Amino acid sequence: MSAVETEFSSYLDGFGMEMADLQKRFRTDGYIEIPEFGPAGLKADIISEVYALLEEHGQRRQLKIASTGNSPRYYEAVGRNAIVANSEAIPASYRSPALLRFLAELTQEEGIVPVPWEPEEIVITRMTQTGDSHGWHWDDYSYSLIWIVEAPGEDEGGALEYVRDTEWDKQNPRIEEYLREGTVERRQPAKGSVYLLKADTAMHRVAPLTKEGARRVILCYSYATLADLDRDVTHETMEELYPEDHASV
Ligand SMILES: O=C(O)CCC(=O)C(=O)O
Ligand SMILES: [Fe+2]
Repeated sequence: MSAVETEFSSYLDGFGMEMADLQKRFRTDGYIEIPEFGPAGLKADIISEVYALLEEHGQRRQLKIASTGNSPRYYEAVGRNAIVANSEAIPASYRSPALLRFLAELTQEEGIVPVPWEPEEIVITRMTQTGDSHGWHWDDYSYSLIWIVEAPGEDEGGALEYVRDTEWDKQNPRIEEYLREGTVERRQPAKGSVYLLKADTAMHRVAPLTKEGARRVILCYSYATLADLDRDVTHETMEELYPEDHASV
């Protein structure tokens, strides 16, 4: 077993007693935040890799995405290929069998696997400017696990907002309609936590930062279910956001 796997699996085994409670909360909300997530050594390595990758490979995105109703993507990002080529703890933890088992148990899915489309596996984003936002969208695959590396203050914007049980019609995303008719849940996951979201059926966004000096840094791991592997999935959003990672697929 690799060093990452040994550390991560013994850490995740520690959730045994709590698992029933985690499952229930996730089932009820389609979202769960787990505070102070991750074993200390691995966590420190992941965080230092995130900052090194942002410094070396971060590129500003400043665009609107047609298939999500022209919602904005305003932030710096590092795409999957730069991450995998230049870090170790991040890709190893993404593929950790212990983490995949933990997520399958938490979601009560038969299996959770890395997404079958490499450019969507892992991304890093950093928001530093007033107005920075990851606009309304759905993800192509079922689950997102987000590591909150830095979080803005309660009154600085940057909350995660989502509307559950919504369907992404890529030709006609009807975001305004869902916002009028649905219930917008609002969460502020804390620095050091991870959150898990049912990201293909919850329309979600990171609301704009509203204060000078506010910052938000995340590492996003995307996962598929076994059923996702049998679906035809298109990837317009990520092709627009990370063209360099799609050129080689
Ligand atoms: O930054 C976040 O918390 C959400 C990121 C997200 O929704 C995504 O990368 O698809
Ligand atoms: Fe998302």
